Amino acid sequence: MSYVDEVLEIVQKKNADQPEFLQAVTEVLDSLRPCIDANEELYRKNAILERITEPDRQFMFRVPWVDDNGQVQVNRGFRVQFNNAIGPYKGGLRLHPSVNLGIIKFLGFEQIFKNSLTTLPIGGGKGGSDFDPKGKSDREIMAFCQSFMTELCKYIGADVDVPAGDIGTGAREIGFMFGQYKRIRGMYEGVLTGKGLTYGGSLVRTEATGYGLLYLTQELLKCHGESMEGKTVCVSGAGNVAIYAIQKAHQMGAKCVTCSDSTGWIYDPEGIDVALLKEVKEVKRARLTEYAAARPSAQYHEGRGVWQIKCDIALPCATQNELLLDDAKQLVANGCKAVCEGANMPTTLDATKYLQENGVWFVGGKAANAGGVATSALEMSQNSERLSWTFEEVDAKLQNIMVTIYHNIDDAAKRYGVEGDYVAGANIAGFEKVVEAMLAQGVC
Ligand code: NDP
Ligand code: 2IT
Repeated sequence: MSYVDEVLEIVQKKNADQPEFLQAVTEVLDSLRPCIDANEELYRKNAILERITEPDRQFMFRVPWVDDNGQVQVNRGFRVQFNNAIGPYKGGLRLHPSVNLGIIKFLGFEQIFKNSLTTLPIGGGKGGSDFDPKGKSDREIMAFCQSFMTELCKYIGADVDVPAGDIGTGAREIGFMFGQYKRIRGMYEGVLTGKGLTYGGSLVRTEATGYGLLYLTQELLKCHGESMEGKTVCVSGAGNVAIYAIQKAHQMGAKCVTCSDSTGWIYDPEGIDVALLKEVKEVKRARLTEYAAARPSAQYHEGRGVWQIKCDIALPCATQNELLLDDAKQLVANGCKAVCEGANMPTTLDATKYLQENGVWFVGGKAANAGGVATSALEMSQNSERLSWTFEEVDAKLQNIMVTIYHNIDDAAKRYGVEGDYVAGANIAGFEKVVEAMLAQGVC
């Protein structure tokens, strides 16, 4: 049996109850085959795959807080520190009722490779809670965030582990968590990224994931003799990543005609009105029905369905496993040319395969959405030197990073004879750097 198959079997046995984690590991190890086969003896002897698929450590803790009725509520908190071969653990905090250990592990595992691709010195980690921020008052959000950080603060630090935002965690939550960290640890340090601009945050971090996604997509198109100008784009999600992806796509001359939230979706043939979407989602924290109510050209539909709309480019920006095989078939039938993932693992394995086999340029989240964490690393740099850079400076660095990522994954795929397979290219390029660091640091 090949080394990859052997380790896949072990990982499946050990984590049988964690389907998302198994999906993420299967995708990575499967696509690493050409690279592993070329170095099998060395990697096997050093148990590289066994080590890279087992987190350094995982914390699970109780998060008690008091709601507005005086009732005590209890949630479960998580932080998985996966791999710090190339830098301090780095990755977001997800607040969503679906969160469990397997989901945090899949996200932390992906983060190792994504962070390596950024070219910056950050390791992989992820955390969160099954807390549902929807419908909670600001006071309840603060009570939860303070309680969550009261435990989390024992395990993190500017040179140890630096969390950030993800689904359900934005500037408000990061602010409350930063305040509590500072209060307990007595340290004013860059322990979180995505902070407000008055207390150590970086310009462009809010926009970075969506903007970065478009910078990479633009480079992909350019290298195939195309551009964003005049393209029709379908986006899913209506959160941080989706909003700024739509904004940048419009700046590049494309038209985004869809977005979605957890209950429904919008088709707006005139193009999504970003200012209105921001008002509905960032300010009012309301449903997309409010967008449709305020915009005559928009149609609102319950449930899911953005991928049935004809487009040139599809950008899934909501959550995992939201682009299924049938959606992939519909996209191909409609002539879609490129799918670039703004979310983490939004495309199922069979859908990915179908898209690739039918000539769609497919760039997975580890490469395509790396602009968020890359800009987080730029925030860490600014915090370390106690300076802040201009919007233009950070934006230029982000553009440069995304263009570099595209070429690194393209080159890696070519080196191993799988040209055009950007999934394999991303996994190989991310993996090579981490493995070199692991080998240099001995058995740990
Ligand atoms: P947000 O919480 O800001 O937005 C998530 C959006 O997806 C919301 O509009 C939400 O709907 C929608 N959604 C639809 N279905 C689901 C579901 N089942 N679970 C959760 N959300 C759902 O999160 P982000 O925009 O920050 O994150 C989106 C994706 O991008 C995630 O996969 C995240 O891991 C990834 N990502 C985020 C980065 C960042 O910097 N924020 C960086 C890299 C990746 P509703 O409005 O109803 O809640
Ligand atoms: O998935 C991700 O890369 C993020 N949620 C951002 C992580 C970060 O540390 O900025």
